[in-house]
Amino acid sequence: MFDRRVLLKQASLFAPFWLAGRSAFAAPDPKTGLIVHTLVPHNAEPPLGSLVQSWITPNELFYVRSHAPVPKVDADTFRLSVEGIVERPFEISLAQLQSDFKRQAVVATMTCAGNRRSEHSLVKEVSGVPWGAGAIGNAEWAGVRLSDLLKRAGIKEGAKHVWFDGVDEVEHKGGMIPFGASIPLDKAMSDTESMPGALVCYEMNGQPLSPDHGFPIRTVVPGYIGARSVKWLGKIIVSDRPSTNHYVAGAYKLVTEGTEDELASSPPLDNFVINSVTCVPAAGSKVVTGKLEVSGYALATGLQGETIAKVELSTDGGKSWTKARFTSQAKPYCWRLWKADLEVHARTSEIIARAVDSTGGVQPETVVWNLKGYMFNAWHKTSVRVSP
Ligand SMILES: Nc1nc2c(c(=O)[nH]1)N[C@H]1C(S)=C(S)[C@@H](COP(=O)(O)O)O[C@H]1N2
Ligand SMILES: [Mo]
Repeated sequence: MFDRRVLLKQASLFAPFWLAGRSAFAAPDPKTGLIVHTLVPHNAEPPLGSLVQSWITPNELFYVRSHAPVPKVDADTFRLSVEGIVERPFEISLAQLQSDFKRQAVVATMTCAGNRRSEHSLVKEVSGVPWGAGAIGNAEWAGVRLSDLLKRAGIKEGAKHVWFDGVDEVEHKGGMIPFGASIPLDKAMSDTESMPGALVCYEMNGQPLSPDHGFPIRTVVPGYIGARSVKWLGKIIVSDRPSTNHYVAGAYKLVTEGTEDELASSPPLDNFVINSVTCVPAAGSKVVTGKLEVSGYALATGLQGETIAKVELSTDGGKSWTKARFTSQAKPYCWRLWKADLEVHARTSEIIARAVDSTGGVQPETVVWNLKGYMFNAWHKTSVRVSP
Protein backbone atom coordinates (compact mmCIF):
# COMPACT_ATOMS: atom_id res chain seq x y z
CA MET A 1 0.00 0.00 0.00
CA PHE A 2 2.68 2.45 1.08
CA ASP A 3 4.97 1.63 -1.84
CA ARG A 4 2.11 1.99 -4.24
CA ARG A 5 1.24 5.41 -2.84
CA VAL A 6 4.83 6.60 -3.25
CA LEU A 7 4.88 5.27 -6.78
CA LEU A 8 1.63 7.01 -7.61
CA LYS A 9 2.90 10.22 -6.11
CA GLN A 10 6.03 10.01 -8.20
CA ALA A 11 4.08 9.08 -11.28
CA SER A 12 1.83 12.08 -10.83
CA LEU A 13 4.87 14.37 -10.96
CA PHE A 14 5.38 13.29 -14.55
CA ALA A 15 1.71 13.06 -15.34
CA PRO A 16 1.43 16.31 -17.28
CA PHE A 17 3.65 14.71 -19.91
CA TRP A 18 2.42 11.15 -20.06
CA LEU A 19 -1.21 11.67 -19.13
CA ALA A 20 -1.96 14.73 -21.19
CA GLY A 21 -5.01 13.98 -23.29
CA ARG A 22 -4.28 10.29 -22.93
CA SER A 23 -5.90 9.29 -19.65
CA ALA A 24 -7.13 6.13 -21.37
CA PHE A 25 -3.55 4.87 -21.24
CA ALA A 26 -3.39 5.17 -17.45
CA ALA A 27 -4.68 1.87 -16.13
CA PRO A 28 -7.77 2.08 -13.92
CA ASP A 29 -7.53 0.55 -10.44
CA PRO A 30 -8.87 -3.03 -10.82
CA LYS A 31 -10.95 -2.72 -7.63
CA THR A 32 -12.64 0.64 -8.24
CA GLY A 33 -12.42 1.00 -12.01
CA LEU A 34 -11.15 4.57 -11.47
CA ILE A 35 -7.87 6.09 -12.61
CA VAL A 36 -6.19 7.04 -9.34
CA HIS A 37 -4.16 10.25 -9.16
CA THR A 38 -3.52 10.05 -5.40
CA LEU A 39 -4.88 7.55 -2.84
CA VAL A 40 -4.73 9.79 0.28
CA PRO A 41 -6.27 12.27 -0.14
CA HIS A 42 -8.34 10.38 -2.67
CA ASN A 43 -8.29 11.88 -6.16
CA ALA A 44 -9.57 9.67 -8.96
CA GLU A 45 -11.56 9.84 -12.20
CA PRO A 46 -13.32 7.28 -14.39
CA PRO A 47 -11.98 6.26 -17.81
CA LEU A 48 -13.86 8.35 -20.40
CA GLY A 49 -15.37 5.33 -22.15
CA SER A 50 -17.23 4.20 -19.03
CA LEU A 51 -18.18 7.78 -18.11
CA VAL A 52 -20.55 8.24 -21.05
CA GLN A 53 -22.35 4.89 -20.79
CA SER A 54 -25.25 6.60 -18.99
CA TRP A 55 -26.67 10.10 -18.49
CA ILE A 56 -26.73 9.53 -14.72
CA THR A 57 -23.23 8.69 -13.53
CA PRO A 58 -23.26 5.67 -11.20
CA ASN A 59 -21.86 6.56 -7.75
CA GLU A 60 -18.92 4.15 -8.13
CA LEU A 61 -17.84 5.91 -11.33
CA PHE A 62 -18.20 9.47 -10.01
CA TYR A 63 -14.84 11.28 -9.80
CA VAL A 64 -13.47 11.98 -6.32
CA ARG A 65 -11.63 15.19 -5.50
CA SER A 66 -10.52 15.63 -1.88
CA HIS A 67 -7.91 17.96 -0.42
CA ALA A 68 -7.47 15.99 2.80
CA PRO A 69 -8.23 12.51 4.18
CA VAL A 70 -11.94 11.74 4.67
CA PRO A 71 -12.93 13.03 8.15
CA LYS A 72 -14.60 10.55 10.50
CA VAL A 73 -18.11 11.76 11.26
CA ASP A 74 -20.55 10.05 13.65
CA ALA A 75 -23.97 10.49 12.04
CA ASP A 76 -25.75 10.30 15.43
CA THR A 77 -23.82 13.05 17.20
CA PHE A 78 -23.16 15.16 14.10
CA ARG A 79 -24.69 18.67 14.08
CA LEU A 80 -24.82 21.22 11.25
CA SER A 81 -24.59 24.79 12.52
CA VAL A 82 -26.37 27.69 10.78
CA GLU A 83 -25.06 31.05 11.99
CA GLY A 84 -23.79 34.53 11.02
CA ILE A 85 -26.02 37.49 10.09
CA VAL A 86 -29.25 35.69 11.05
CA GLU A 87 -32.05 36.23 13.58
CA ARG A 88 -32.08 32.69 15.02
CA PRO A 89 -28.84 30.68 14.68
CA PHE A 90 -29.38 26.95 15.19
CA GLU A 91 -27.78 23.53 15.17
CA ILE A 92 -29.44 20.55 13.57
CA SER A 93 -28.82 16.80 13.39
CA LEU A 94 -28.95 14.68 10.25
CA ALA A 95 -32.16 13.01 11.45
CA GLN A 96 -33.83 16.41 12.03
CA LEU A 97 -32.72 17.68 8.62
CA GLN A 98 -34.41 14.65 7.09
CA SER A 99 -37.60 14.85 9.16
CA ASP A 100 -38.16 18.62 9.61
CA PHE A 101 -37.61 19.77 6.02
CA LYS A 102 -39.11 18.81 2.68
CA ARG A 103 -36.92 16.46 0.65
CA GLN A 104 -35.89 18.01 -2.66
CA ALA A 105 -34.24 16.04 -5.48
CA VAL A 106 -32.38 17.62 -8.41
CA VAL A 107 -30.29 16.26 -11.24
CA ALA A 108 -27.17 18.37 -11.72
CA THR A 109 -23.73 17.95 -13.18
CA MET A 110 -20.74 18.51 -10.96
CA THR A 111 -17.34 19.22 -12.46
CA CYS A 112 -13.99 20.21 -11.05
CA ALA A 113 -12.52 23.55 -12.15
CA GLY A 114 -9.38 21.49 -12.86
CA ASN A 115 -11.11 19.12 -15.31
CA ARG A 116 -8.86 18.72 -18.43
CA ARG A 117 -5.92 20.29 -16.54
CA SER A 118 -3.48 17.82 -18.14
CA GLU A 119 -4.26 19.40 -21.54
CA HIS A 120 -3.66 22.86 -20.07
CA SER A 121 -0.16 21.66 -19.20
CA LEU A 122 0.54 21.06 -22.89
CA VAL A 123 0.23 24.83 -23.41
CA LYS A 124 2.56 25.53 -20.49
CA GLU A 125 2.92 23.49 -17.34
CA VAL A 126 0.50 24.08 -14.46
CA SER A 127 0.46 22.60 -10.95
CA GLY A 128 -2.34 20.57 -9.36
CA VAL A 129 -3.92 17.14 -9.80
CA PRO A 130 -3.34 16.29 -13.49
CA TRP A 131 -6.97 15.61 -14.34
CA GLY A 132 -7.93 14.15 -17.69
CA ALA A 133 -11.46 14.96 -18.86
CA GLY A 134 -13.16 12.65 -16.35
CA ALA A 135 -13.46 15.06 -13.39
CA ILE A 136 -17.17 15.44 -14.16
CA GLY A 137 -20.36 13.51 -13.41
CA ASN A 138 -24.12 13.89 -13.45
CA ALA A 139 -26.14 12.70 -10.45
CA GLU A 140 -29.51 12.99 -8.79
CA TRP A 141 -28.83 14.77 -5.53
CA ALA A 142 -31.41 14.92 -2.75
CA GLY A 143 -31.62 16.83 0.49
CA VAL A 144 -32.94 20.14 1.81
CA ARG A 145 -33.10 23.45 -0.01
CA LEU A 146 -30.42 25.78 1.42
CA SER A 147 -33.03 28.56 1.22
CA ASP A 148 -35.35 26.60 3.57
CA LEU A 149 -32.57 26.43 6.19
CA LEU A 150 -31.79 30.13 5.74
CA LYS A 151 -35.46 31.03 6.07
CA ARG A 152 -35.67 29.14 9.37
CA ALA A 153 -32.61 31.07 10.61
CA GLY A 154 -34.04 34.39 9.35
CA ILE A 155 -31.64 36.36 7.15
CA LYS A 156 -30.82 39.78 8.56
CA GLU A 157 -30.31 42.95 6.58
CA GLY A 158 -26.81 43.35 5.13
CA ALA A 159 -26.39 39.64 4.31
CA LYS A 160 -24.87 39.08 0.86
CA HIS A 161 -22.97 35.78 0.88
CA VAL A 162 -23.38 32.30 2.34
CA TRP A 163 -20.24 30.48 3.51
CA PHE A 164 -19.83 26.72 3.76
CA ASP A 165 -17.17 25.16 6.00
CA GLY A 166 -16.30 21.47 5.85
CA VAL A 167 -15.15 19.51 8.89
CA ASP A 168 -12.12 18.14 7.06
CA GLU A 169 -8.64 19.38 7.95
CA VAL A 170 -6.44 20.51 5.10
CA GLU A 171 -2.77 21.36 5.62
CA HIS A 172 -2.20 24.95 4.68
CA LYS A 173 0.82 27.15 5.42
CA GLY A 174 1.93 24.95 8.30
CA GLY A 175 -1.53 24.84 9.94
CA MET A 176 -4.83 23.04 9.46
CA ILE A 177 -7.87 24.65 7.82
CA PRO A 178 -11.25 23.32 6.76
CA PHE A 179 -12.09 23.29 3.06
CA GLY A 180 -14.51 26.18 2.58
CA ALA A 181 -16.57 27.92 -0.08
CA SER A 182 -19.15 30.65 -0.41
CA ILE A 183 -21.85 31.63 -2.87
CA PRO A 184 -23.73 34.89 -3.30
CA LEU A 185 -26.96 35.02 -1.25
CA ASP A 186 -28.86 35.68 -4.51
CA LYS A 187 -27.67 32.34 -5.90
CA ALA A 188 -28.59 30.59 -2.64
CA MET A 189 -32.14 31.98 -2.83
CA SER A 190 -32.60 31.68 -6.64
CA ASP A 191 -35.04 28.77 -6.38
CA THR A 192 -37.46 27.63 -9.02
CA GLU A 193 -40.03 24.95 -8.31
CA SER A 194 -37.84 22.13 -9.60
CA MET A 195 -34.37 23.61 -9.11
CA PRO A 196 -33.04 25.08 -5.88
CA GLY A 197 -30.28 27.68 -5.97
CA ALA A 198 -28.35 25.28 -3.77
CA LEU A 199 -29.02 22.11 -1.85
CA VAL A 200 -27.82 20.74 1.47
CA CYS A 201 -27.63 17.21 0.21
CA TYR A 202 -27.69 13.84 2.02
CA GLU A 203 -28.36 11.47 -0.92
CA MET A 204 -26.62 10.78 -4.21
CA ASN A 205 -28.55 8.70 -6.75
CA GLY A 206 -30.86 7.37 -4.03
CA GLN A 207 -28.05 6.31 -1.69
CA PRO A 208 -26.77 8.04 1.45
CA LEU A 209 -23.65 10.03 0.49
CA SER A 210 -20.55 7.83 0.62
CA PRO A 211 -17.61 8.95 2.82
CA ASP A 212 -15.66 9.99 -0.30
CA HIS A 213 -18.53 12.17 -1.54
CA GLY A 214 -19.18 13.95 1.77
CA PHE A 215 -21.11 11.77 4.26
CA PRO A 216 -23.29 12.78 6.04
CA ILE A 217 -24.05 16.05 4.17
CA ARG A 218 -22.61 18.32 1.51
CA THR A 219 -23.76 21.33 -0.46
CA VAL A 220 -24.61 20.98 -4.15
CA VAL A 221 -24.61 24.24 -6.13
CA PRO A 222 -26.06 23.61 -9.61
CA GLY A 223 -24.11 25.42 -12.34
CA TYR A 224 -21.11 26.22 -10.13
CA ILE A 225 -17.67 24.59 -10.11
CA GLY A 226 -17.38 21.55 -7.84
CA ALA A 227 -15.30 23.46 -5.29
CA ARG A 228 -18.45 25.30 -4.13
CA SER A 229 -20.16 22.01 -3.28
CA VAL A 230 -18.58 21.50 0.14
CA LYS A 231 -18.40 17.92 1.39
CA TRP A 232 -18.63 16.96 5.09
CA LEU A 233 -20.47 20.25 5.63
CA GLY A 234 -20.26 21.44 9.25
CA LYS A 235 -21.19 25.11 9.16
CA ILE A 236 -23.28 27.51 7.13
CA ILE A 237 -22.39 31.12 7.89
CA VAL A 238 -24.36 34.07 6.49
CA SER A 239 -22.10 37.07 5.89
CA ASP A 240 -21.83 40.47 4.25
CA ARG A 241 -18.75 39.33 2.26
CA PRO A 242 -17.33 36.27 0.42
CA SER A 243 -15.67 33.63 2.61
CA THR A 244 -12.13 34.36 3.77
CA ASN A 245 -11.30 30.64 3.48
CA HIS A 246 -8.20 29.95 1.37
CA TYR A 247 -10.25 28.05 -1.25
CA VAL A 248 -12.28 31.21 -1.93
CA ALA A 249 -9.79 34.00 -1.23
CA GLY A 250 -6.55 32.40 -2.41
CA ALA A 251 -7.43 29.60 -4.86
CA TYR A 252 -9.96 28.90 -7.62
CA LYS A 253 -9.16 32.18 -9.33
CA LEU A 254 -7.82 32.79 -12.84
CA VAL A 255 -4.37 34.30 -12.23
CA THR A 256 -1.05 34.19 -14.04
CA GLU A 257 1.43 35.22 -11.33
CA GLY A 258 -0.40 34.33 -8.12
CA THR A 259 0.84 37.38 -6.22
CA GLU A 260 -1.23 38.57 -3.26
CA ASP A 261 -2.33 41.65 -5.19
CA GLU A 262 -3.39 39.64 -8.21
CA LEU A 263 -5.30 37.15 -6.05
CA ALA A 264 -6.99 39.92 -4.07
CA SER A 265 -8.22 41.65 -7.22
CA SER A 266 -9.46 38.50 -9.04
CA PRO A 267 -13.05 37.34 -8.44
CA PRO A 268 -13.71 33.80 -7.15
CA LEU A 269 -14.74 31.38 -9.94
CA ASP A 270 -18.40 30.42 -9.90
CA ASN A 271 -20.15 29.19 -13.10
CA PHE A 272 -18.85 26.47 -15.41
CA VAL A 273 -17.41 27.21 -18.83
CA ILE A 274 -18.91 25.71 -22.00
CA ASN A 275 -17.19 22.44 -22.83
CA SER A 276 -17.36 19.28 -24.92
CA VAL A 277 -15.22 16.16 -24.93
CA THR A 278 -15.02 13.07 -27.14
CA CYS A 279 -14.95 10.04 -24.85
CA VAL A 280 -15.12 7.15 -27.36
CA PRO A 281 -12.81 6.29 -29.01
CA ALA A 282 -10.16 6.80 -26.35
CA ALA A 283 -7.20 8.96 -27.28
CA GLY A 284 -4.53 6.97 -29.09
CA SER A 285 -6.98 4.27 -30.24
CA LYS A 286 -6.42 2.29 -33.41
CA VAL A 287 -9.31 2.82 -35.83
CA VAL A 288 -9.98 1.55 -39.35
CA THR A 289 -10.88 3.67 -42.38
CA GLY A 290 -14.57 4.09 -43.09
CA LYS A 291 -17.43 4.86 -40.76
CA LEU A 292 -16.59 5.50 -37.10
CA GLU A 293 -19.10 6.15 -34.32
CA VAL A 294 -17.84 8.59 -31.72
CA SER A 295 -19.51 9.69 -28.48
CA GLY A 296 -18.97 12.14 -25.68
CA TYR A 297 -20.39 14.78 -23.36
CA ALA A 298 -21.01 18.53 -23.54
CA LEU A 299 -21.73 21.04 -20.78
CA ALA A 300 -23.17 24.58 -20.94
CA THR A 301 -22.00 27.46 -18.73
CA GLY A 302 -24.27 26.83 -15.76
CA LEU A 303 -25.96 30.21 -16.11
CA GLN A 304 -29.68 29.92 -15.50
CA GLY A 305 -31.56 28.45 -18.48
CA GLU A 306 -28.51 27.79 -20.67
CA THR A 307 -28.23 24.41 -22.34
CA ILE A 308 -26.14 22.79 -25.08
CA ALA A 309 -27.63 23.40 -28.53
CA LYS A 310 -25.04 21.86 -30.88
CA VAL A 311 -21.94 19.69 -30.85
CA GLU A 312 -19.75 19.42 -33.95
CA LEU A 313 -16.84 17.18 -34.87
CA SER A 314 -14.01 17.71 -37.32
CA THR A 315 -11.46 15.25 -38.70
CA ASP A 316 -9.64 17.80 -40.87
CA GLY A 317 -8.27 20.19 -38.28
CA GLY A 318 -11.42 22.31 -38.12
CA LYS A 319 -11.96 23.01 -41.86
CA SER A 320 -15.23 21.10 -42.03
CA TRP A 321 -17.60 19.97 -39.26
CA THR A 322 -20.12 17.14 -38.77
CA LYS A 323 -23.08 17.67 -36.44
CA ALA A 324 -23.52 15.23 -33.57
CA ARG A 325 -26.96 13.88 -32.55
CA PHE A 326 -27.99 14.11 -28.93
CA THR A 327 -28.69 11.00 -26.89
CA SER A 328 -29.98 12.95 -23.87
CA GLN A 329 -32.28 15.91 -23.31
CA ALA A 330 -31.25 19.58 -23.02
CA LYS A 331 -31.58 20.19 -19.27
CA PRO A 332 -30.18 23.25 -17.46
CA TYR A 333 -27.23 22.50 -15.15
CA CYS A 334 -26.83 19.05 -16.70
CA TRP A 335 -24.44 17.69 -19.25
CA ARG A 336 -25.73 16.49 -22.61
CA LEU A 337 -24.50 13.26 -24.17
CA TRP A 338 -24.02 12.92 -27.92
CA LYS A 339 -22.98 10.56 -30.72
CA ALA A 340 -21.78 11.17 -34.26
CA ASP A 341 -20.89 9.08 -37.31
CA LEU A 342 -17.63 10.21 -38.87
CA GLU A 343 -15.82 9.16 -42.01
CA VAL A 344 -12.23 8.20 -41.22
CA HIS A 345 -9.60 8.45 -43.96
CA ALA A 346 -6.03 7.19 -44.13
CA ARG A 347 -4.77 10.67 -43.28
CA THR A 348 -7.12 11.26 -40.30
CA SER A 349 -5.02 11.77 -37.17
CA GLU A 350 -7.29 13.65 -34.82
CA ILE A 351 -10.97 14.11 -33.91
CA ILE A 352 -11.91 17.61 -32.77
CA ALA A 353 -15.06 18.37 -30.75
CA ARG A 354 -16.63 21.73 -30.04
CA ALA A 355 -19.98 22.82 -28.59
CA VAL A 356 -22.40 25.73 -28.99
CA ASP A 357 -24.89 26.72 -26.29
CA SER A 358 -28.49 27.93 -26.45
CA THR A 359 -27.40 31.59 -26.41
CA GLY A 360 -24.92 31.13 -29.28
CA GLY A 361 -21.87 30.88 -27.02
CA VAL A 362 -19.14 28.80 -28.69
CA GLN A 363 -16.45 26.60 -27.18
CA PRO A 364 -13.18 28.39 -28.02
CA GLU A 365 -10.38 26.95 -30.16
CA THR A 366 -7.75 27.86 -27.56
CA VAL A 367 -7.71 29.18 -24.00
CA VAL A 368 -5.68 31.83 -22.22
CA TRP A 369 -3.23 30.05 -19.94
CA ASN A 370 -3.66 30.44 -16.17
CA LEU A 371 -1.36 29.45 -13.33
CA LYS A 372 -3.52 26.68 -11.83
CA GLY A 373 -4.93 25.33 -15.08
CA TYR A 374 -8.57 25.96 -14.22
CA MET A 375 -11.53 26.02 -16.62
CA PHE A 376 -9.79 24.40 -19.59
CA ASN A 377 -12.31 24.34 -22.45
CA ALA A 378 -10.38 24.57 -25.71
CA TRP A 379 -11.60 22.43 -28.64
CA HIS A 380 -11.16 18.84 -27.52
CA LYS A 381 -8.69 16.83 -29.62
CA THR A 382 -8.54 13.03 -29.65
CA SER A 383 -5.60 11.48 -31.47
CA VAL A 384 -6.31 8.30 -33.45
CA ARG A 385 -4.10 5.87 -35.36
CA VAL A 386 -5.72 4.80 -38.62
CA SER A 387 -5.08 1.44 -40.25
CA PRO A 388 -6.60 0.62 -43.66
N1 LIG B 1 -14.87 19.56 2.48
C1 LIG B 1 -14.46 19.48 1.21
N2 LIG B 1 -15.34 19.72 0.22
C2 LIG B 1 -14.95 19.65 -1.06
C3 LIG B 1 -13.61 19.35 -1.41
C4 LIG B 1 -12.70 19.07 -0.35
O1 LIG B 1 -11.53 18.77 -0.56
N3 LIG B 1 -13.16 19.16 0.95
N4 LIG B 1 -13.25 19.35 -2.74
C5 LIG B 1 -14.08 20.16 -3.63
C6 LIG B 1 -13.80 20.03 -5.04
S1 LIG B 1 -12.45 20.89 -5.61
C7 LIG B 1 -14.62 19.35 -5.88
S2 LIG B 1 -14.35 19.36 -7.55
C8 LIG B 1 -15.78 18.58 -5.37
C9 LIG B 1 -15.67 17.13 -5.77
O2 LIG B 1 -16.74 16.38 -5.26
P1 LIG B 1 -16.70 14.80 -5.38
O3 LIG B 1 -15.42 14.30 -4.76
O4 LIG B 1 -17.92 14.31 -4.68
O5 LIG B 1 -16.74 14.48 -6.85
O6 LIG B 1 -15.88 18.65 -3.95
C10 LIG B 1 -15.56 19.89 -3.40
N5 LIG B 1 -15.88 19.88 -2.01
MO1 LIG C 1 -12.46 20.76 -7.88
